[in-house]
Amino acid sequence: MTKTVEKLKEVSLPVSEIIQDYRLAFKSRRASLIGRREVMSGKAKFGIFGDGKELPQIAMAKAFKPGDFRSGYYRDQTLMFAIGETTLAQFFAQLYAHADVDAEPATAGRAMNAHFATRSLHPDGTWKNLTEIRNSSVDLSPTGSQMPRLVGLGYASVLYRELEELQNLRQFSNRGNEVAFGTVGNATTAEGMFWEAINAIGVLKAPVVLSIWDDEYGISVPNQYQMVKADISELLQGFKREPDTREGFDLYQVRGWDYPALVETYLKAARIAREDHVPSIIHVVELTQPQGHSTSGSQERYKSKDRLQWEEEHDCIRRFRRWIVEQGISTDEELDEMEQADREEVEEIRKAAWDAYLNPIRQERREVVDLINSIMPSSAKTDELSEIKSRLMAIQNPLRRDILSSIRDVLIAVRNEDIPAKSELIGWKRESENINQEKISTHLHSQSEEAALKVPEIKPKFAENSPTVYGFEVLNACFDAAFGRDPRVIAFGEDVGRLGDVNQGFKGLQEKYGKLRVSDTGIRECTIVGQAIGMAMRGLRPIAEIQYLDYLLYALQIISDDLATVHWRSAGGQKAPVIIRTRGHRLEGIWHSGSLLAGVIDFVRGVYVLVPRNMTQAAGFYNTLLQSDDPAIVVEVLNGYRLREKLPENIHEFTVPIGIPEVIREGTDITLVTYGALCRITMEATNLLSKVGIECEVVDVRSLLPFDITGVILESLKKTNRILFLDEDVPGGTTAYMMQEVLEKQSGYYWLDSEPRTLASRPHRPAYGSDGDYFSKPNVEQIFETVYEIMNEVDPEAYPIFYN
Ligand SMILES: Cc1ncc(C[n+]2csc(CCOP(=O)(O)OP(=O)(O)O)c2C)c(N)n1
Repeated sequence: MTKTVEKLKEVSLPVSEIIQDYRLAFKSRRASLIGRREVMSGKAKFGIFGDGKELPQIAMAKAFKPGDFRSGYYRDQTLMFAIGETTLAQFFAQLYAHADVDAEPATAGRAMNAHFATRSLHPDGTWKNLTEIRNSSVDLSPTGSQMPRLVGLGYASVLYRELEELQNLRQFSNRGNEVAFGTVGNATTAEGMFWEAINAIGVLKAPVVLSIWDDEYGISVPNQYQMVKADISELLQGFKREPDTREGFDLYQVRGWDYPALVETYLKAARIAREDHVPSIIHVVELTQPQGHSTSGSQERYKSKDRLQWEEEHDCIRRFRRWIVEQGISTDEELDEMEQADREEVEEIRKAAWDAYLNPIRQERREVVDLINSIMPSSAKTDELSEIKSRLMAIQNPLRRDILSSIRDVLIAVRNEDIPAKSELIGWKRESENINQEKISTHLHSQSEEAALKVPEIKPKFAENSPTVYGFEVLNACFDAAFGRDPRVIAFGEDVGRLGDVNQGFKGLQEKYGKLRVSDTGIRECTIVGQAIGMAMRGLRPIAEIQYLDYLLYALQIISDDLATVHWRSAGGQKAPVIIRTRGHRLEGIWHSGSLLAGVIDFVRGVYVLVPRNMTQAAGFYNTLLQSDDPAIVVEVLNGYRLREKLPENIHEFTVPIGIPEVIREGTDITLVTYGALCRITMEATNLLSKVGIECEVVDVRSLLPFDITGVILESLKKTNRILFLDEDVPGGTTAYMMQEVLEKQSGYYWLDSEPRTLASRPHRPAYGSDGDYFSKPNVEQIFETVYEIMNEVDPEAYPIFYN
């Protein structure tokens, strides 16, 4: 079998490799067919498969080298098999939601099937050598969400090639020779972030090879409703690179069943991307979807008979087989024989994966039945217990929840009986709940030695002659030290480079550290964050700037769906320690004064949210975060850059701990809990309150996620027995969150002598002008009156109302 096929221009493939490719495509198709059957028979909940897309993925795999990265979606099973990073057994384990990282290393059963990932991290959370892995960033379901991080996965190669100071980070890159392979469905090109990402990749000249799998539909909706002229290739023409330039993309269109053309195209596109850092887009047309979109619907409802007929004729595996026979590479008889063997092999693997998934659950069921048996002799409820047992045993494919609800039924039945054997059942239940919670819920945050919560606190040091400088200069000094200390720190965003950001936190740093360390980006919040995610996944330490908190909304979806879940959904297999720097709370008008934090904290669990009250606090947070591998958002105070602060002597190393509030004024009558810009206004109000005999304790929360992990607020409440939560968010927003944290989680309700209160902004956005601000957000007078009212209720004689 050393014969080669010369039809391929760039490369001649040995016949054995072609046969191997055929067999892999065939096995992948079998996996799809069997997968669907498993869902239909109730063994798996949902199935989405890569049938019809096998051949281009086999071609792509030939160009995919160790160190390269994939950012793709749920159609890519054949690629994952072909690059050797997912086995058929793992594919089925994921279909069955096998919650075990050894059986299902992509997501440990957390993501639905066909959500692929490789493990970038050792079990202790430290990086593996990524240049030895054919890497796949962990998939996600929202269409198009693989695009933003593709920007950063590709751009990291530019940085690793161009920046001298990164050259010894050989664990992450071999001089930037890595290609980022993206895949996306045709219909998803209608998403905004597709275009934003393409534009950013082109501007950054990132070595990306993006494949568009075009089967002409997005579920049931054909291309004519997805894109102008129903042709993405035509729309992309403006991105096309002119010969001998480096501006733009190389564009290819290739038929999804044409093996030689596919192989040639992928090898060429990847070679150019790797060597010259010129990106390309490969529009793969004439693809099919033999089983329809997913297991939730049937394509006969929306595809015509003609279309279905066409799809059958153009099926890539069928065509590949015909080509192999025509080329004299193999015969129908030989291929039939191989197919038979491969069919059996896939089924055997499937069965082993099913047994591996189900047997431990069956074993647990047996244990519980034994425990019920040991209760029965001492119980008067034997009939009831027998029935519970038989019901549990009758379930063909039991789930753990079936076992736990049977235990609950047993415990209810025997609740009034004094049976010693009950305690064993209760013990079993508790242990099972713990084990399973662990299977499902670990790794929301880093569990490594670099976890943000483990960074030791180093207090700022001030000398008598420490200079008093503007807030932005504090940040300047902090970032200067960070860039000098760690070559992996890269900052970027709108106006970050030349201008040093609109508030000058990076002033002068581009000149000092160069255009790649501190750079300008286009106005593209979603892909600024995506860029950071991709870079962080490749070992860099991005500080991505979102100019104003109000515009974080543009990026919130990707922070929520991707960044916040990377570590959790990969069950600790991947991390993206991104720092998002932004500014908010109070300046002018509807879109530059926002404090939309309830929305943020709701959506980004998995990312820390820090709200420093001044720039020294912010600098301390940056110093903490840059030592940690947790992602975080830091919201600086918009009107703080021109306020003066003392510059700590140890600006380069002092840290502010995450999750620990600070008491910024001591008092005995009431605790005021706030953060950010409102700290200053609250302090002003407390000075007035002091004049009328009310001493407030003010707690600056500093960190919304995580929230007061040591109970600082509770300690204050124990002293004052009264509490007011105040901020600039909407009513029922972050104040409600803080209240729940303190009253419910910390059991603060127990210490209350007065009704707990909140004070927030008006429910609308802040109006323009100083009076607009005054009447939109909590002001000194309002804070004064709210606190005074609480004290009036306590002691009307001491605190009579004098202002109404
Ligand atoms: C943001 C978002 N909107 C809608 C969906 C539901 N959805 C899942 S797949 C899909 C169609 C995608 O079509 P296409 O991009 O052509 O990829 P294909 O599935 O055909 O490979 C839709 C609408 C989703 N997952 N995410």
